[in-house]
Amino acid sequence: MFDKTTLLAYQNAQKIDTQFSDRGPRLIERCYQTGLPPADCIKEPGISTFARTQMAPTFCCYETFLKCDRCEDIHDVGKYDVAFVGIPYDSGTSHRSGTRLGPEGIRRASLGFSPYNPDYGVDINEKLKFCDAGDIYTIPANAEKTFAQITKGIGYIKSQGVIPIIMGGDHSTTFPSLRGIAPYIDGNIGVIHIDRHGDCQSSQMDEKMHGTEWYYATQTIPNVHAENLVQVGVGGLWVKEWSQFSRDKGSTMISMEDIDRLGIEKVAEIALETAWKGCKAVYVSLDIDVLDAAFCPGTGTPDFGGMLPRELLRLLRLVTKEGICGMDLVEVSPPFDHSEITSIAACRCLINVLCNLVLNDKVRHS
Ligand SMILES: [Mn+2]
Repeated sequence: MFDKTTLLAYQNAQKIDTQFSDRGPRLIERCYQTGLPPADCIKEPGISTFARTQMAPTFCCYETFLKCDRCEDIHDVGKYDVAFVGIPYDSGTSHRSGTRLGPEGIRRASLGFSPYNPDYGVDINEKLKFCDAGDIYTIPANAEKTFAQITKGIGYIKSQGVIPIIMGGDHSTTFPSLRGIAPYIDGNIGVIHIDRHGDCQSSQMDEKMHGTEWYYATQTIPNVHAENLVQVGVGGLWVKEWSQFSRDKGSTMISMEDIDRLGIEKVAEIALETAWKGCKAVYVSLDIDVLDAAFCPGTGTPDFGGMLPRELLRLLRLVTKEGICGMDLVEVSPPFDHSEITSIAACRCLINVLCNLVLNDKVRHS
């Protein structure tokens, strides 16, 4: 009979207690010190709010946006005006996934960009203190735990007086991001949502997925209301419940056809008026799939007939000039991207918005 004790794997397994010494506990302690302890619902040792050290999941990324400072100890984030943060999570996608690699793709593409933009006359390296806070430690198998982590992490950044610039991740992450920001705004928050899709049904595959975030944002966050939600660029793959939501709850949808009829300047004016009405701050949520599929192959639900790149850049310039309390750019899916087309689009949008905030002196006025 075969003696399994002759196997190397068996023999090594007998030594396992002594091999790990105290390195594991020290790493775990460092995770909590630099990345905060996790949300209350998470019990496994070594999971921090922000992914840190070798304990970080494999899909988390250590590069930084535009080669900026990495804020390794999150307690230092208050030294900056703006913090980039990644949310590598795609379990909320209903079609094709891959956005858990979005933060990594965007950061990598950003290495080919410069901090100066002649259209704004602003060099953000000179005029803006910004850092990359790294990635939220997400839990791919559990939306509620992931959302709790996101709310804690984004809430912490906001609590330090810093504008979070969030790199998704699929669009389901917007609800917990906004939930994290909301307690730190002394009044209502308006939302400018730029997307081919409405994303406001109450349930998708019996869960909170990337077609549901505006339902939960407006129906469960006390200072976020549908009347101040304006959705620009809609008209792609559609579910009727999104139109019903708009009709019944009072949000504003502006389709691509409406944009053609009114022009981007007028649309931006309507968006600002709607979002800011009675509000203290405005949040911008940009789903990269608002671009025509020709310009964003690397996304979960591409569609035909969306915005042209310069329309989107013009819109962003106009709607962020009054300031933002936070922003996310979601649904970049590098596995479906070609030549980094989609990640490059994301970088240009984000850099332009930062230049615009500096130009309009809105960095600390969120
Ligand atoms: Mn979308």
